[in-house]
Amino acid sequence: MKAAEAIVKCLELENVKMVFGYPGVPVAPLYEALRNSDIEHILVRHEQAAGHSASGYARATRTIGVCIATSGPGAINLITGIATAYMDSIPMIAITGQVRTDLIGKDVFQEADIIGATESFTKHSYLVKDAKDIPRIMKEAFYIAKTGRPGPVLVDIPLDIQNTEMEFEYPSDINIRGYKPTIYGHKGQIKRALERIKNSKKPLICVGGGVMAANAEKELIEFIEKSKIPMVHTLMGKDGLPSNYPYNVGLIGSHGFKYANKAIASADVLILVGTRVADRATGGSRSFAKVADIIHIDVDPAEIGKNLSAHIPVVGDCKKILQQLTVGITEIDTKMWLSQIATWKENYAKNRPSKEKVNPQFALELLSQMIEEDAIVTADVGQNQIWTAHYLNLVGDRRFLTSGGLGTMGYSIPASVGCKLAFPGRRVVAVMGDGSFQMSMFELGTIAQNHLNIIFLLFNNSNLGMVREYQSDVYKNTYGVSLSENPDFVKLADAYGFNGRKVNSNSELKAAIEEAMASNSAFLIECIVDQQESTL
Ligand SMILES: Cc1ncc(C[n+]2csc(CCOP(=O)(O)OP(=O)(O)O)c2C)c(N)n1
Repeated sequence: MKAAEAIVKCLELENVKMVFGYPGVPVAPLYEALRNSDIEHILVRHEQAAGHSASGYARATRTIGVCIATSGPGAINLITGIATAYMDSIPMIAITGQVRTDLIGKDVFQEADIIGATESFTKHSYLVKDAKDIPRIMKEAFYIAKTGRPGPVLVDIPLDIQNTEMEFEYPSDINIRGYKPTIYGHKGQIKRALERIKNSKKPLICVGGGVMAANAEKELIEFIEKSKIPMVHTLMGKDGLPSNYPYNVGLIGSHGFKYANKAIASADVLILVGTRVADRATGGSRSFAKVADIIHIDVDPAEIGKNLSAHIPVVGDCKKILQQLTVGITEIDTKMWLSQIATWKENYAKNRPSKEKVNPQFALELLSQMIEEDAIVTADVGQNQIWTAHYLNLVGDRRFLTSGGLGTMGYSIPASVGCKLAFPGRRVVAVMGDGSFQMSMFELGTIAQNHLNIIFLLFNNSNLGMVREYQSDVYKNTYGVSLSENPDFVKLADAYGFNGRKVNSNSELKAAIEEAMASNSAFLIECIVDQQESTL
């Protein structure tokens, strides 16, 4: 078969059902091979969205997302999607076309060194130089993307290689020298961790996105139920655990809840699970968890000690390590500690005053009450992200996806596309600001073409709100953040055949959400928000 067909065959053998891409001549043989496959190709409107949609698909399904771009500008447009996935440890295969092998390095039409350009934010990358390597490379690429700490793997395939005839045999096993992720925690470290936890008075667990990446929510709950230790979470750690779970104290960090940060500051043992505790989680503070002994559980040894020194490092798969810890743990007397946290929570948890126009807290709490318990909500970046992280109530199987690590504006719409295509029967809501909407609004075309009835909850404050808030706080002034000449968003939705409502006050919101939920097509709810609205 042709090498291009071999690539598609590998995708089929890896159980890929859907790919997100944008073609060009340097991937034409691959597209021709895809045409003859059952794998569905979703034509996005910009390669960046192919990356985000594949990422949303991967997160929603807990499988690997696949995206495709042509050489040069196409591959370069994909970079933001790859980097966003890398920072959030999302398993992804990015396939790019490359110019002919004999032309590489000659600055020919549409040539770009995509491997060099993405080196620091791919988990691994391959430039295919010989067609016969394709089965091994694809097998390795999938293995590397999903094992250990998940992440994006790039496969760059020159046009002439795609057209080469080859024998196809898919390897049955895999052996990559130097790549052997640790799975089980070292027994001695587990013992040390258990001893320290058992002697603690104020233990606290900090949950990061790694818990979801390891499918370890059940194991986390089992550990908590047995030990009675409360937990806080990072932005990436919000997804997967119910907001109302009695031991869930809430979001920490620079945009976290004060009581959750207070719990971190007072804990005597802090168990970090699948989190790198970067600046957003620590608030950039050197005094973060100053009085606590740190037990750091992570599959990636490079994360341990990077942002915070660990007293007891435990390297391995969070799922397995939580199981190991649960076997040895006994109930800790945390009654006083829990009641202390509850008091902080009561004192801090004040409802934000309702303002004129739409109050984001009110909107997100109402949305939480109205949408189904298995809805998937994506949030963009900015104030809308923080509001969603604070006020979206996760109950049942409800999911929350956002760009936590890179903070990439324009994420929520294409990510919601990936989620809706993965689960057509589930409600999908994309939350965004007026700035972030305009960074990905071209994807309305993909949504229209695939008849996806996604709900857009757009908080329109006529500003790049998050930056405005920062400038107001720091400079007591604002500059370069006004979006005063915004388009008519509802008309824009209409141009794509969607319905929409402009909502000027809290009282109009319920009817708009009801209408959106009943809609057969995508529906835009444009909430007019006070320009001075803040995340505090
Ligand atoms: C691609 C990209 N460019 C710039 C930024 C910097 N940035 C972070 S939040 C923000 C404002 C977002 O505005 P909007 O989408 O309207 O959301 P709001 O903050 O008003 O909710 C900007 C510009 C970013 N995170 N990503």
